[in-house]
Parts: sequence; structure tokens; C-alpha cells
Amino acid sequence: MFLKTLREVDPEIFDIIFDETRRQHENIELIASENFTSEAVLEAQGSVLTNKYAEGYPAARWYGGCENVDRAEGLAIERAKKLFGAEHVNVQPHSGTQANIAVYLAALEVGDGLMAMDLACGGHLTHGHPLNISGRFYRIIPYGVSRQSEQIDYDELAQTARREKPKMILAGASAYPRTIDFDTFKEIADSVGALLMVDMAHIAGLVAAGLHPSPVRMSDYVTTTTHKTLRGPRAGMILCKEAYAKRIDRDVFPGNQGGPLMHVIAAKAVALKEALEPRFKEYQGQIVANARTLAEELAGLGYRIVSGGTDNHLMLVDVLTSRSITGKAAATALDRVKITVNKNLIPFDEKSPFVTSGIRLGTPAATSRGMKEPEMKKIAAIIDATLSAPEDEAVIEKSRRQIAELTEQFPLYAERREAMALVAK
Ligand code: DSN
Repeated sequence: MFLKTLREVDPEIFDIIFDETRRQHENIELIASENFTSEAVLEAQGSVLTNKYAEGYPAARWYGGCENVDRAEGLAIERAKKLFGAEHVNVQPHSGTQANIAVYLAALEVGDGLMAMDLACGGHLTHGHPLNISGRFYRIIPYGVSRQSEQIDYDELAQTARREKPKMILAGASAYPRTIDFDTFKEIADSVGALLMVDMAHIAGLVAAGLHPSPVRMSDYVTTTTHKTLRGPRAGMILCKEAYAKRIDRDVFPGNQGGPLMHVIAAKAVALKEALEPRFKEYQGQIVANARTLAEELAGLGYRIVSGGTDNHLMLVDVLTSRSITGKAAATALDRVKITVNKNLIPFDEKSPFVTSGIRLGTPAATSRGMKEPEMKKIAAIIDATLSAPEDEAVIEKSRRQIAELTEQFPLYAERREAMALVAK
């Protein structure tokens, strides 16, 4: 029976996993960077491959007994190459952060200029936060978005690049709702002799499905996580030109990591196989359609959507302007009705990152459980009711009931939950 042994050995951890499985089912997950993997991915990740040390690369390991994990890593590499049309892929990074750090080690010397999107405008901690390795070892040259359009201003970006002469330009973000013009990034990088790196973690699934232009052809290095729109296990991956292959492999292992997590690599292979199937394209199309509907509905209800809308899987909602509520208070209110979001800075935010004027909403996870446009409309209405009267207990109770009805119609991990419930008895 499912997790029976765990229940016997460690009932506290069993209960936590049981409660979390239920929470994921009972909540509408709108955190833009989260998703629900398939049962197949979960099974691969929860397998005996966790027991195997395999420092090195397929057919060139520091340990014996790697013949099976070699096959898993080989499949993950081949599938990633096929999916993204990449010359070389390293599937060992434990996370997006470690993928990014490996690229910095490969491409930059300490003190080199790295031009990257400002965190306050949608960038990521590993793109130059002063406490991150990126901000501590390299000369960070931030770029942002235009105050008017709240979108990347490519003319200003080109000017900054000409003035600062970075060694590498990094495109990609964690809170940018618009299409990124990688061709223009490449032109700008070439014009100043800089390398181009793209962190496509958020949009990797859309890129795989051809719903966002791919950065692979024109970039020197592309990094991604595998668990966001790509819908795999929590981990990272690097794609690069063959010319950089040796250096990248060296800077992942031994540069930045020890033993690869072979159970996670096997789970990546499973997710990449799923991403090569035709229905993955449909799924990605639905993510985008859902995001557009959610943004349009909220806009129709009077919410200011940063940059006026979305082209991808996420949107930023300026709740302070729209409902005089901070991002922090909005996220707390939505949590109470079982809608999970995160507070997020909006461009030129006057609030601190701990408070913020905005929330970030994304549709990959809700789409994974089968929700479509009609559900997005319902969710927008529930968000509005909740944020318009966050202190009104009757409103909160009604929103909570509506969310419960919705989640019951779109069950998540149903067999898993039922099997665990039997064990828990
Ligand atoms: N922390 C992730 C996000 O939420 O976007 C990025 O790594």
C-alpha cells in the first residue's frame, strides 16, 4: 500500500506528505513558478536511483556500477537536445541557481561585467543580487523596463551595453509577462562583443512548444529549471553550443557540484519525454490562453495589469493601485480562501520587497489539473471578491466555498490521496 512503510517508520513525515498532498488538491495554485508533475515523474524521482553515486558523466564516471544510471542520463540528454534543438546539454545541475553559477564560472572571471535584469523589474536573485554569488563576484550592470510601457526598453539596453561593455548579457526573468526579443538581445550583445546567456526557466515549456521564440539558436548559453512550465522535477539544466561543452561540463562537475542526483535526472528524462508528446503543445497553449483570460477578466474588474497584459504564463497585478491593498496583504487574504499566490514587486515599486504593491499570478499549475477559460473567469471573480473585502468574514467564507467546489471538480493526485487515506486510517 502506498507509503505504508513510511507511515510505520516515520508517521510525522507521513502526515506532512499526506497533508501537503491534500493542500495541493484543495488550493488553487497560482504561483507562476510552480506546477504539478505527472505520477510518472514522481515515481522516477522516488526510485532506487537515489542510492547511486555517479560523479562524472555517462561512460566516464568515478564510480563503478553506473551502467543503468548512464542510460538514464543519456536519455535525458538526448531528449533535451531533441526538444530544444540544442547542440550540447548538461542535465546535472541540481537547480536553476546551480545552472546559472556553472555558466558564470565557464564564461566570466571575477570582476567581469554581467548585464542582467534588475530584480525590481522582474529579474532573479542569481542575476546579480548583492548577496548572491552573481552580485558578489561580478560587476553587475542592471537593466530594467521602461516606466511608460513597463516592458524592456531595447534602445536603452543597447545604450547601457555600449557604455558599460559587459562581458556577458543575460536575458530572462522571473516576473516578466511579455515576450522577450532574443534576436534583439543577440544583436546588442554582438554589437559590444558580449556573450549572450538566456535564463529561460519560466518559459521553457512555452519555448519547447513553440509558443515563445526559442533562445537556443542565438545564445551562447541557455539555462533553465525543469519544474516550472516544463512540468518536470525540481532541478536545472544547461544548453549550450558544442564549443562550450567541455568547459560547461567541467564547471558543473567538479566546478560547482559533486554527485549528480540520478533519481532526479531520471525524472527529468521522463518529463522531457512527456514534453515531446503532441499533447504537451496543447497543454502549453492552454496555459497561455488561461493566463490571457485571467488577465483580461481582472482588467475588466478594474485591476491594473502591469504592462497592460500578458503574452506568456504569468501576469503582475498592481493590487495597491487597484484595490488599495498591498501585495503582502493580498497574498494573505487569498491564502485564507485557498488561492496561493506570491507578493511581488512591480516595476518602480515604492513598497519594499517584503510588502510590495503587486501579486504575481501564473497558470501552469491550474492548467495541469485541467482548468480552462471558464474556470479562469470564476477564479478572477473570486480573487476580486476577496481582495475587495478582505476583512469581511462572510465574503471570505463564500470565496472559500467557491474554491472548494472548483477544486472538487478538478481533482489532483486522486489515487495517491485515496491510497494515503487508507494507510492513514
Ligand atoms: N523563485 C523562482 C520564482 O518563483 O520565480 C525563480 O527561481
